[in-house]
Amino acid sequence: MRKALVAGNWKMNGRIAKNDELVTTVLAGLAEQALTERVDVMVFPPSIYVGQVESLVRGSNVSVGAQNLCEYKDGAYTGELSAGMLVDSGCTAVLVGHSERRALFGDDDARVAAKVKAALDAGLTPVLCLGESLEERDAEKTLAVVTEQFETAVDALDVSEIARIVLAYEPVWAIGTGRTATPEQAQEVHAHLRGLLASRSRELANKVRVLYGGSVNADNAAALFGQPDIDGGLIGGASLKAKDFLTICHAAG
Ligand code: G2H
Repeated sequence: MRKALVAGNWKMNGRIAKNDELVTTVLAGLAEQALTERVDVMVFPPSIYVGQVESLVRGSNVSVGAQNLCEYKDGAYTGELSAGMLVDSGCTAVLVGHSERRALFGDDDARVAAKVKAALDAGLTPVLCLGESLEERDAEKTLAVVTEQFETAVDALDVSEIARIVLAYEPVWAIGTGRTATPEQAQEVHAHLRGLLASRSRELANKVRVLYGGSVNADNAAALFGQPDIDGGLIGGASLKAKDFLTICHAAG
C-alpha cells in the first residue's frame, strides 16, 4: 500500500517572518492530529529559504525540497544550484519539470531527463511533473503528451532508479487558474501513468506515488484523493495558507 504524500510548492512566494509563521502553524496542526503517521508531507520553499525551513522542520516528519536544480555538477554555471548543494542544505527532494519551468525557463524533455538523473545520482527524490496544455487536451492528445514526457524522462534509468521517483500529474490548464480537473479526468491520466509504470514492472506500478496538482484546495482535495490511483497532491496556492494545507493533508490521510 502506498502512503499518501502531500507536497506544498510555494513557488516564488515567502519572506522570513511569513515562512516562520506558516511552517510553525503547519507543524503544530500536523502534530495535533498525528497526521504524518498517515501522510508524508513535504514543503518546497524558494531555494534561498530552504535552510530556514529545514531548521524549522528538523526533528519532525516533514521534509524539505527545492523547486528546481541544475542538471550539471558544480562549476561555472552562474546563478544555478547543483544537486549536491541541495543535499548539503538539507533537501531530500526536488521538483523537476514543473510546467512553469517548462514554459518560462526552457526546461524541455531532454533537460528534464538530465535533471531527474542528476537528482537521483545525488540521492534526492525527484518529483517529476507532467501535464498537457488546454490545446493538447482539446485535441485529445493528453495521454500521448504525458506518455512522451514520462518516457523521455525515464528512458535512461533502470527500474531501481524509477522506483525512487514521485510523479505529479499537473494539467497546465488547471495550474493556478482555479480550474481543477474533475476526479474522473485526473484518475484517467493517473491510471494511464500507472500502466506505463506497470509495463516496466508490476512492482514499480505498486510502489511509485502519482500526485495530482492543479488548483487543489481544501474543498476539492478529498474527492481527488478518493480516486484509486491518486496518491496525494502537489499543492501550490493552498499550501501558503496553513489551515487549507492542513485540511488537504487531512483529506489525504
Ligand atoms: C500546480 C500547483 C502546484 P496550484 O502548479 O504545483 O499550483 O495549486 O496553485 O495550481
